[in-house]
Amino acid sequence: MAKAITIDERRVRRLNERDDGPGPVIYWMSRDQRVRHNWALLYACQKANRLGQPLEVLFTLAPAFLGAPMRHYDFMFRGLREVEGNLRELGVRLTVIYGEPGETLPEYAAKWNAGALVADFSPLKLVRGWKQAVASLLSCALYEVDAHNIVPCWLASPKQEYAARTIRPKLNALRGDFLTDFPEPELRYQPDTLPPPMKWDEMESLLQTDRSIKAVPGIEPGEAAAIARLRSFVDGRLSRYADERNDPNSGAVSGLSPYLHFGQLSAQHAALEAVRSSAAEANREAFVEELFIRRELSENYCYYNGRYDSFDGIPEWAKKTLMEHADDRRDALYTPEQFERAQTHDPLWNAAQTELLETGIIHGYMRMYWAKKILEWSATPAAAFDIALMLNDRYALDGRDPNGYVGVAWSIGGVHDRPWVERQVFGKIRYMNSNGCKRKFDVPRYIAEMTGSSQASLF
Ligand code: FO1
Repeated sequence: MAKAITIDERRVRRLNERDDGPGPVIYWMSRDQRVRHNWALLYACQKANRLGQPLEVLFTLAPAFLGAPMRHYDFMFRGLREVEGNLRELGVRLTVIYGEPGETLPEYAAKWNAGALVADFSPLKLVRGWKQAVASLLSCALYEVDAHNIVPCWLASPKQEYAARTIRPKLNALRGDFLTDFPEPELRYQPDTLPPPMKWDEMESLLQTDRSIKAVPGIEPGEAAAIARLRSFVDGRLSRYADERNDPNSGAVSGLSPYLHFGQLSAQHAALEAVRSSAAEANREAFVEELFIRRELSENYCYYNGRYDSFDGIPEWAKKTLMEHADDRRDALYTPEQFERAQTHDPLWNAAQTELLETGIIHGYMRMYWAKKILEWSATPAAAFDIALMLNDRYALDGRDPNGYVGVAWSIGGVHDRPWVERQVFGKIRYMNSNGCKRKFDVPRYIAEMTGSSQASLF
């Protein structure tokens, strides 16, 4: 018998006051779309074993998740097909139901007389709304498990943090308790037979999504590809990470963000692999700083600031300084369509936008330059904020994620940053320009890589 599953109870919280009942346990999978290294699945296994009940997994397919185009649903569906296969090996069925979870889930749980329902954690308003709707309508207990963060978001801090320097000591104080290995899922009461697999093509045809934004070629979705990508990063590029992570030509970045966004990879597992690698301490800690401190700071921002997706959510000092400069003359002004089509006067900015359009990933350092130039060349700061978010969510495979919301809010709204020397348009928001990029990396090479040599020569 495999050793019993032990889970730190601080990772779990109840979302209603009902008790467990005599029926199957359902893991309502949403954020963490993977079988391995998944605390929500592990908790649901533990609950099922303790209740003497079978476990099943449910995914509620929203018709249009925050406007996600086909590029994202394609990545997600291919990952879910793999999850279905991995669950079948545990004797667990995956059911996908279509429609708004607030309506479909209570009905499904009642129909199958669910004994308990376990959800994973997301700080996003839409998903929190789903859970609030479901919690009161369910006739069984509803639990929420933070399977996305190393330190549970609600435990790390009771409030919105100002910057990495304020949350870092709180996260590090709990790192020893939570940056741990995972037990393996094991189940004792599964049925002998499973229903046939889901009809995925039918599901995909139901989607009301923008099919013109197609899947990104060359990136393989799913748990196995995520682990392979992590392995190649830790064995290779991690050893150059500290020095080269801000150089978009170096390829030193992990490229893990789409897998982390869809939960096809556990950040905790990735951090453990990095910490245990043979790379130099500076590289290991630089990666953990991004993956643990910065990422969980973003979760904190979205969890405690309901206006994380709007200009209104930024700090008062930033709003004030930007509004004082709202009437400054802009050197250039572009419409959302001109930005979307990479039609500005700046070859470097166009290269970053082209990278986003074609690869669905924009390099972390370039995303800052890219967003700050949208601020500089938009009619108002609020318009810039919305344009940057719209483009990021439409094209970035890790769009609609706390990291993306905070990336834009940091670049344009000074979130988690501080006031700098005041200047035109930016006010006291940190300024970046192409000279700064030229000091960091080979700009003509990046432009040539992204847009062909055409525009590189202009630089
Ligand atoms: N989560 C769901 O539970 N159901 C969906 O249909 C769904 C679609 C979806 C599309 C694009 C995307 O970027 C995320 C999507 N997610 C969906 C949510 C995702 O897995 C995370 O839970 C959220 O991004 C919250 O962080």
